[in-house]
Amino acid sequence: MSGNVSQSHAARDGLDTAWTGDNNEWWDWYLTLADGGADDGPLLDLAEPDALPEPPADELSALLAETYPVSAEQRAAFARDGFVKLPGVLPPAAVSRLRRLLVEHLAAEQRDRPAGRFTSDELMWTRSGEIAQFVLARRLGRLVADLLDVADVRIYHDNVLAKEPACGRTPWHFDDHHFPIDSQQVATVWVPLQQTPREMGPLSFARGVDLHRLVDDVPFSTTDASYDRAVSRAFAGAEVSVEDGPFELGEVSVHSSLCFHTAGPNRTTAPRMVLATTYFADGAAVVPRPTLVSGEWQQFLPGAQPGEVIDTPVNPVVS
Ligand SMILES: O=C(O)CCC(=O)C(=O)O
Repeated sequence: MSGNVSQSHAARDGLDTAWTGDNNEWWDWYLTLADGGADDGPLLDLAEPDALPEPPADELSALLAETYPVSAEQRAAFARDGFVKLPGVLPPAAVSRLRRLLVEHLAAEQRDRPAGRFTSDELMWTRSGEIAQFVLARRLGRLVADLLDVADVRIYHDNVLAKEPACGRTPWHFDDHHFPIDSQQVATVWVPLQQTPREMGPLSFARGVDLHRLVDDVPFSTTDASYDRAVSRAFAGAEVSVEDGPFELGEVSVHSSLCFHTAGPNRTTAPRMVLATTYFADGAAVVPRPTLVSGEWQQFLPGAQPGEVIDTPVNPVVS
């Protein structure tokens, strides 16, 4: 399949420039592009989940090496819809361990986590062997390779995405626009680290892998919510079906870089914690012209130049 579909719009949309802040500043800016305004109503009172007894080391290693059996229906749904939600990818005890590791990671990095913030960090696996055990797990990498129908995938980056209480919406977007990877064989595994009801802002998906064509002419704005609003309007007008349901513990989603997605605000008193890890088909190259919305991409593909096949030490094959 041919490569990235968004490159031709970079100049039109004023994006043919480099991001100069860090990755959390990128997210802070990005969330200002979401429509919806402030909601001052009361938050749903939810406690942080109780820690569960963690799996013994040998059980965890065995589980993370074991492939998740992707059914023919799930493959077909991913190819048609651009995403799929899969139950029971991780047992609750493993999710509980991953949550503890990421909470401790943010604390060790002395990350401020004020209400209303979208706290993020990435490349955590390069600093923690315990986090790497999940991020580089065959269970996740093979799952993506099977859904993308490719022999092998490499990792682009991991991300902790903590939508703190009262943090607003994530704007409608598709990741092809963001990732400087010249391929359509790119997907993100979104692993919620608690039960995630609608009030907490679960990831929500527009059903249809080709929907990006419907909004291809909508100009991107770097300064206001007009893009998010126009995409919403276009999807409502076309009666696009949106999957915006809750996630059970251990359930994960996988979305293609072509899939349009958004997430609601976190209207609860507990942070919405997620590990989101992106993988791409082995053999893919860097796009000719990475853009402003590619953020700190040189950190994620260190030394890889536009046009070059990606093969760096922080992009290992994980399937
Ligand atoms: O977690 C969110 O709110 C947004 C995440 C996202 O857009 C992604 O993982 O592709």
